[in-house]
Amino acid sequence: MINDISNNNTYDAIIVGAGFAGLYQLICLRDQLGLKCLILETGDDVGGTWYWNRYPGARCDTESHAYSYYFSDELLKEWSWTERYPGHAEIREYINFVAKKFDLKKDILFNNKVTSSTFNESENNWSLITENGNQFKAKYLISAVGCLSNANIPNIKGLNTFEGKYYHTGNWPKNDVSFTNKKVGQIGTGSTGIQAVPVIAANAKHLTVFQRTANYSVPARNQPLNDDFKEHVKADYKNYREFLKRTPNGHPFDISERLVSDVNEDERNEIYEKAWEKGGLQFRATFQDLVTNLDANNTAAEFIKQKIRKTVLNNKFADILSDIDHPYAGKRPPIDSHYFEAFNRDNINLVDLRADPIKHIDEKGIQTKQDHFDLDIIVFATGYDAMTGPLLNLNITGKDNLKLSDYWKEGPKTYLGLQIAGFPNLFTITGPGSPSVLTNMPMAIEQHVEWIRDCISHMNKKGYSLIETNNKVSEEWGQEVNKVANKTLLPKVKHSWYLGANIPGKPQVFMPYAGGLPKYNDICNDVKKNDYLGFNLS
Ligand code: NA7
Repeated sequence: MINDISNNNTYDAIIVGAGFAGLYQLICLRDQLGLKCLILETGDDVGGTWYWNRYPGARCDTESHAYSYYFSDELLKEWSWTERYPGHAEIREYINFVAKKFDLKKDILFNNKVTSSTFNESENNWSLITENGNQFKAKYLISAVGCLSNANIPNIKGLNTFEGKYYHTGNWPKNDVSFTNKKVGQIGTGSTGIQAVPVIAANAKHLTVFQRTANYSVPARNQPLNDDFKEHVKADYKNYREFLKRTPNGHPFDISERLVSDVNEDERNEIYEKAWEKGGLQFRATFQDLVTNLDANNTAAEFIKQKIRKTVLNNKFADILSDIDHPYAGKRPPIDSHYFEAFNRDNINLVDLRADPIKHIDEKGIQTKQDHFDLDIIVFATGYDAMTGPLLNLNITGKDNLKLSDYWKEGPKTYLGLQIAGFPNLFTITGPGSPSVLTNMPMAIEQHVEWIRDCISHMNKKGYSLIETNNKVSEEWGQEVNKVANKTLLPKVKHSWYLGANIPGKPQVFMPYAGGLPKYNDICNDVKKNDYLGFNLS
């Protein structure tokens, strides 16, 4: 056990988080730059998001051959995914495979949740303390904490009196939760809730779904991958790499250049029908203007609402599920495996919280305004304090005793989502203001991690010891993030976690950069070429 600061606890770089981002950052800094590095991780194994998200039906919504590291040819040749969309257990296997291949675990300290991070101005380094009292110092602090790792359980009166068990999907127990013979209530119908419903319903005695906002969903059409496809991916990985890096969202499909107004109604419906049959996030890519033009968007929205009405046989449920109040893909668009079909089971109920809100939870279950629901288990699929929550949890204090929570009181301010003014030598992988959650995450991660590697390498070569951005460029970048977002329908959606609107009291600022990964990459490369313009190196 490490308990005090000695030379052994002093590092060139400390990375917080052992998910996709943290592991690749360790490879880059330790193996490519030869730095002394350590990863601090809350969990007892690698995986990040996928360490915590083990809820029933948990599956990535990026196709497996794209949801991969692309930095290593060898790795691409060695690993084969088994399904079109990887399930949580297989993703953990993959991350463990990577950790083993690159011998990463020896530089990861598990069960060490960072509770305080303070910049020492006299020493130009960071001090870190973990929950169990361990202390560390590092020249560079690199957050790889993920965007969706701060589970949000809403503050519902009486939860502590509930005699059954309750779980948040983003904090799911490692040992299986049994639903056999249990009456289950699930709150939340975002991407997660939509994945969980069919699996829980198939295993529980009864499931009651509590829906606040109806949501679109397109079938994922998940299926096992055949050998031909696996071979094709291995043979073609160089083309995939090139493709994934040049497409705006880092997904393995093109976004059509055609506008909705370019085709007539029959053609349009045929296009939607084909995309519906193919399944997946490609549905959003059928027309170029789906996320920028409300009239165009309405055609996709109406198509999906019709599908819901056709699929769900109970008219009351069909009405509740198709009464959607926001544009399609205005929130993260879920993809599902038989979500709407699950509402045709005999053991499911759906409560429209808009008409009948939750009043409180009691020993026996959930009390709404009109009804009481006896439950053995409550599943909270209620999302996250996204993007800023995981960073604020590190309790970061920068120069002049500036607390990140104070600096971000009005919402996150960053330069490129990479650095924060007043917090020198702190890098934030996929931080607010970067493309992050609007892309296939491993692509966004690789771009950030490599930029940070190149920046630190440059500093080492030039003999710099400090890098810091400033308020002016951060304000300008914030304006750019807003400007780009406002060209889309995304900032107009109520309750969206992209805006922080799902967390009571959280300042509402559109957080991810919506201009696409290639454009963002160009901007970052220009900054690099121009001697790290917007950063002060000393
Ligand atoms: P989301 O997308 O934030 O969804 C959370 C769901 O929980 C959503 O339906 C919310 O309704 C609902 N919610 C949240 N708080 C409450 C309260 N207090 N009462 C009732 N219902 C509530 O989180 P997910 O985990 O589904 O998805 C997050 C991302 O993880 C996803 O996009 C993937 O990238 C992986 P609301 O819509 O706010 O009315």
